[in-house]
Amino acid sequence: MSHIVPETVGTVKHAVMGSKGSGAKVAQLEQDMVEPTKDSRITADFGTKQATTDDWLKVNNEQQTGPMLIEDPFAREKIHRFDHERIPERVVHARGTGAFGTFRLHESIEELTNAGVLTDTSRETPIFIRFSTVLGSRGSADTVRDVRGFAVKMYTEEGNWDIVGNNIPIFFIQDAMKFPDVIHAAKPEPHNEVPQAQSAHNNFWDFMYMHPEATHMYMWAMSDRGIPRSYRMMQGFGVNAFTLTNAKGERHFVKFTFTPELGVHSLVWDEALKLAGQDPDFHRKDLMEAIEHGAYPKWKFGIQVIPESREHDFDFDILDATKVWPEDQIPIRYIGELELNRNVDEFFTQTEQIAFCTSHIVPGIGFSDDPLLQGRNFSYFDTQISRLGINWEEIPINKPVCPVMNFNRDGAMRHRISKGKVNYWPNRFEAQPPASKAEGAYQQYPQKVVGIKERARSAKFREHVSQAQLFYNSLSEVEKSHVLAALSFELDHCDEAIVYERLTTRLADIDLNLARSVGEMVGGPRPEKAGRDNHGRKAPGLSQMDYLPKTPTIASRRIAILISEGYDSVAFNATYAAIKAASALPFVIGRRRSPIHAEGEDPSSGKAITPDHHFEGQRSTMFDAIVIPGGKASVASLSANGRALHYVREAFGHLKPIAATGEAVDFVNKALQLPQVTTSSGHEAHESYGVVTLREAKPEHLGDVVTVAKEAKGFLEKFVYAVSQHRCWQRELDGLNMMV
Ligand code: HDE
Repeated sequence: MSHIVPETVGTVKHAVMGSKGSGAKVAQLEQDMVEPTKDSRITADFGTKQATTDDWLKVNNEQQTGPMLIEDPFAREKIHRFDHERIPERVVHARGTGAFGTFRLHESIEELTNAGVLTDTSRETPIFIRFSTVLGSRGSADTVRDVRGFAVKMYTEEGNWDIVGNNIPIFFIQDAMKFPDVIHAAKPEPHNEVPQAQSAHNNFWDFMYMHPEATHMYMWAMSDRGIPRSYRMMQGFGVNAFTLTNAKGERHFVKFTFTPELGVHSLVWDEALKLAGQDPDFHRKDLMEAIEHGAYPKWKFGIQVIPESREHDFDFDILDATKVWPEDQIPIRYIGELELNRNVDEFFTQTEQIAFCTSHIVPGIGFSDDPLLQGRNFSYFDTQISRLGINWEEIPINKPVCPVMNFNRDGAMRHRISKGKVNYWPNRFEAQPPASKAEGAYQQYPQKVVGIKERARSAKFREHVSQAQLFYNSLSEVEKSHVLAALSFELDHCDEAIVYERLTTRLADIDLNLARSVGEMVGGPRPEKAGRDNHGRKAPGLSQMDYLPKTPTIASRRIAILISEGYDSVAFNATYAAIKAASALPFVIGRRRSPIHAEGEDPSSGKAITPDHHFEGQRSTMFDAIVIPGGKASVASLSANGRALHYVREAFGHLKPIAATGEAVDFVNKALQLPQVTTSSGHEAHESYGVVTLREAKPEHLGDVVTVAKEAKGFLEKFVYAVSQHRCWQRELDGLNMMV
């Protein structure tokens, strides 16, 4: 199993895997693609072929030490181009990665909208999704605690439709005018530019206290949603309320949701912290790797719909972006599916230059009066101008797949050449008139608006605690303990007492026990009574536990198999095959990345296995589960290796399933020092803690995967099931996760 191999210069080939779903957009992009080959030759930007790219033209003297000449156009061009390679990074969401894919509609919603993309079930709409963190710079680590961006561009036949969402369904603030403040407060502090990509600092928590409207959102950010296991295992939410208008001109409010096929899963905090150093590109590589291996990530596309007539029927304002639309009141209707199936060809020209705008809508879809959305509609277009220039929509990745025709003209870096004698409408040639309704023109919904021009927020907008309680109440015990740990970590990083003391007191509005525990951990007050009574209500869909796939799957999970010289090849082969058969990714980890022989294998047979990595190169944090096959010599060597021992203990501490056979059972028992359990068939097992063992891994027991003996089959099934459950939370509940 080879890992992602960087393309080598000189033999550049398409890094793109899979041709599916590329559709009209990729065909369009291909017109702009060039690919170095053995037959192509290096030229200057003005086309002239170059004899060398290495030596600057100079005055050569006898000692060959003469001065270089500024005359050299090739050297100058090369340096100039390099000097100007950087463009401003995104002011937020600078760190991200993306991929191409397809949107398929399963069910038309023509009773709600006349949007082609939401009514024509025969279409395959090309999409690009960019995932991101919010706070960090372009080069920051992937696994930090943060909100994740989930920005979808649909290249529809009627124009680009962008859903610029996050993995959390709400936001910190209610009014767009506060955005610069919340981002300034969350980004590195101004006096010392510390910390990078972290919310654990005075200014962030000062802002959170000063803005009670942020209460609900920071509870989500402190939950496991803030440290996803993978971009492929998180939900996406449009957050803002949009509208759908049907052919009859009727309007409904709508929220958009994406729910991952693989379930919603997170890292554990210690693992996230370590990964930030051990593999800062963890999420980026995870997405590329899955697509390369054909494990295309999929999300169900859902809508929550409220008719205009019911706008004021709820105890929260449906246009307040700090509130969810609880699913028990407004159920999600799943109508389609998104799939990512093609990696980018070049990061800069695609992932970096893609530009999203909430204001990009197509006929049948419209805005609401959500004050956050209204501000976003202004901001996104504006920010692209400083990032990419006024003609940013002509950049290949941003171009719609439908015709673009108008009288917008000129500006820096204009690409399109518009022919004809006129550049205005109406004109004497009647050239390029606006479209009629029948021709698909965007129809403005005739919304009646009456009011006083003033700066104000409604009473419902001023209630900030009820849904924070709803969220916290709906979490499992494990998730609640993670919120406590996260708040304790974050406030411990605040060194100004006023910050952690006030915030601790505020927590008593949500849950008294939480406030008291955090207070104790961070040296803040331990409030005596709740700031607000907890209403005790819960809602479905808020806990990640609600999203475990109904059919257990381990597809695309990374599984490490630890071996050393003299490993048991029968156990190894059976487990390896079982992992592959379940569409997961096995990685062989050895003491060194040099050939290893199985027990009884003739070293001259040429049959040795070369591990994919060694213990130091890829730590346990990079895998979802580990397997240790038996083999006397192999296990003896692993037992004598501190890193191997740490591997097992760390994986256990991070709640990951562990499988061991034969002699490796004792090794695991010794490493973990768990109580022994004897099953009816005499085998030791720790299934209750996601540790699956099979002592007698004899050939007659393991055979091949299909005709495997009963115990062995049970062993593999149990292991696969444990991996499908993501983590063994019971270990944490029983306090056994401390061995990291
Ligand atoms: Fe953004 N946001 N945002 N945001 N946002 C940007 O646009 C902004 C908000 C989100 O992968 C910027 O192209 C304002 C909510 C994503 O390219 C900028 C407000 C949500 C991305 C901007 C918000 C988001 C951005 C910076 C408050 C979730 C990355 C670069 C009113 C629904 C898109 C850029 C990508 C990026 C403004 C709040 C999601 C400055 C003013 C709420 C996923 O325009």
